[in-house]
Amino acid sequence: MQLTAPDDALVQTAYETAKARYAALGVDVDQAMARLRGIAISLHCWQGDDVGGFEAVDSASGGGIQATGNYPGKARNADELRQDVEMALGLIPGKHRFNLHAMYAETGGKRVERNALEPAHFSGWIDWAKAQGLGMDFNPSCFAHPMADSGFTLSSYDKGVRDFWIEHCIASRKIGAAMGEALGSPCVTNVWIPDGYKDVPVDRLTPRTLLRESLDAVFAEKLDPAHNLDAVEAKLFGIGSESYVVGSHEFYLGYAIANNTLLCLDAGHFHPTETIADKLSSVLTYVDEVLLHVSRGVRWDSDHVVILNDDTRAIAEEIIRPGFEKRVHMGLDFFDASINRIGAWATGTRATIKALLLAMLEPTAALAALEREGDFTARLALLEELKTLPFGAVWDQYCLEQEVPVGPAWIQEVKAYEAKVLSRRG
Ligand code: RNT
Ligand code: ZN
Repeated sequence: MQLTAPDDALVQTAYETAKARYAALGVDVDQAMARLRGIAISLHCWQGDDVGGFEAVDSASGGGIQATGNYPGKARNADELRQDVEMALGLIPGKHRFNLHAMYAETGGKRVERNALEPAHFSGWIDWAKAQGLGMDFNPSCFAHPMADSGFTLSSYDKGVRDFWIEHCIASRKIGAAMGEALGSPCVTNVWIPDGYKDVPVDRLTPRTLLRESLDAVFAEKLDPAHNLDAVEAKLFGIGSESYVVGSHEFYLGYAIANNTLLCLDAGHFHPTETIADKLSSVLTYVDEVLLHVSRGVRWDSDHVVILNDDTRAIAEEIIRPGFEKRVHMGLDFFDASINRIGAWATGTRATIKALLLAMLEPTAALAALEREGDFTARLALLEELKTLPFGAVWDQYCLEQEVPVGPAWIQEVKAYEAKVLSRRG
């Protein structure tokens, strides 16, 4: 088997044929590709080192999230991580963003407490993002830290613990604003905390009251939305918080509506058969903007690499059909340490972009007209017929035009990088 790209001429011929097939259904393929070019996906830093971070302390991922696997070659410092991200970006069509966690600060070997972090500790990342033409997003890291060992952070009964994490979140918002200002594109700063109980709690209310108070303190200072946008991320359960999570969906949905923040929906944070696609039209009726963590849970919130499955496609459809792409910030959230990490980024991001393109190639207006007329036979039948249209030819052409590898050729590039760079890491 040869993992090489097909001839350009072959790609183009197939594309012309595909274009005609879509045109027959009233779909303008060139317009779809132009629309796709306008969508930036935020690549998460933490796939590159299994959510480890580069602080001068030993920090396992902890906090109810866990990367499994020990594939060799993970990034050991910020320079290696940046090099790996650049490699991954070269395999992904389009202009995207980069999503950083606070525990990836560059402190020059000095121990800087998380509540004392400043924009200066991220200047290396900001300069790099500017040079790469990337916008940035940010996250306070409220886990994998001695102050999170109790399993509680912003909702801890210990005021000292709460204050520490409030200070960290405030510091993170300022860092996010500095990123947004420097890069000329608002940074989404997303607060996720692990707080919860392994076993059945008696008092479900007080931690939520404390969390609300802490969040109010975190968000008290208004920041320019041109620089920073705040998001809050809910979760149903985690490892060690199976019975109760303080920041549940209802909690944060209410918080976001009442306080005008973004709501973050993570695909792995609900009941195993519950999908986030159907939530978009509901929550966007009440909140202005949403942050997505596109992920793939397998039986639980396992953060598997995103693939082009029905769930990912449904999310894309619910963004594209109503034209929500300016109100939905798309970020990725998966971490697989059992495969090549650059391969993981490329697979997950390419799959997400494929899902968006597929949604854009749908004759949505025609389908909606059938629906309104009550012609559910034609609606169902047409949706099925669309599945076997030559979508792959359009995707290949998009990759060709964006000057990234077509077809499986990128796998070869990852292997070459592994041999040349990753295998030399101790
Ligand atoms: C954890 C949340 C959170 C993290 C990242 C690292 O369950 O999904 O978004 O995965 O912040
Ligand atoms: Zn998430």
